[in-house]
Amino acid sequence: MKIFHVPCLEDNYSYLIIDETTKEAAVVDPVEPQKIVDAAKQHGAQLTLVLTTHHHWDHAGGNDKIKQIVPGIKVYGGSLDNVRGCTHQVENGDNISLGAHINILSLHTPCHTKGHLSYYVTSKEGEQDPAVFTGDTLFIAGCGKFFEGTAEQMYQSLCVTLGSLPKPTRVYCGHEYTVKNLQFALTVEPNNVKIQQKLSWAQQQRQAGLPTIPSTIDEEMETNPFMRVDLPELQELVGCHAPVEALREIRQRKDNWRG
Ligand code: GBP
Ligand code: ZN
Repeated sequence: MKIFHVPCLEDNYSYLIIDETTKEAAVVDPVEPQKIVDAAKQHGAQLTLVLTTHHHWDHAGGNDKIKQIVPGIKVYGGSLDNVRGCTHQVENGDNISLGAHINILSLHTPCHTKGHLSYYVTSKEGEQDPAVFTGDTLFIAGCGKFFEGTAEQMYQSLCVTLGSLPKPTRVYCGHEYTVKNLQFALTVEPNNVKIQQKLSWAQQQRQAGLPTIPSTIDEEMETNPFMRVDLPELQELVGCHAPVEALREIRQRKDNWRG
């Protein structure tokens, strides 16, 4: 399994997932279809499916066009999200296969939108760490705004559903927000050395024109304040006594933060 970043718009990422043996490819959130089609061609891959994380135009807005360019392509999306161009609605726990060796498990991770999905991708050959495509639910060192859900739901999505994935799972999110998110994370936990170190690394990456993605579930547990709300010391830092309460408080602070 090979994964390629395709930067789109201002700060969005689409991703190309290729099964190297059959050369079949899936694309996550192809908002600029021509870029994806070109990237697939460049790698000698044939696009067979689209994985849509949620209904926002900067994720699902290219679905109709990619169907025109690649006739027969299957378009997956969450059943509660009314995704543009969707041909295959999926539920939590549905499996999709790609090529001969790749399995994609859909995980319902609502709150940013009602029907938001994350896609957990494993290679049957098993020699590689799994990957999860988290759209606008989990960002590197951050999370999505609560447009269509509650802090309880985001807690379930981030800390239970995504937080239960194997620690080495690589995290691929929908936007390049890492530097800002880590700067904000330091306002919550000024003495967290891992956040300080990751911030200088992320700044270097961006200055060199490189992505800060992927992260891993393990790294997020160490540096993402929204995934750290189970820790009593973090709750204390934000004046709360329970995980969901702390998550709500941190999200509110981030919404009002002008970095
Ligand atoms: C920034 O920090 O760079 N431009 C600002 C924030 C995801 S995109 C932009 C922003 O609000 N981004 C959204 C988010 O969840 N950010 C997390 C955070 O700021 O901590 N979107 O494009 C957003 O989902 C959208 C599209 C939203 C259609 C609503 C509709 Br309807
Ligand atoms: Zn969004």
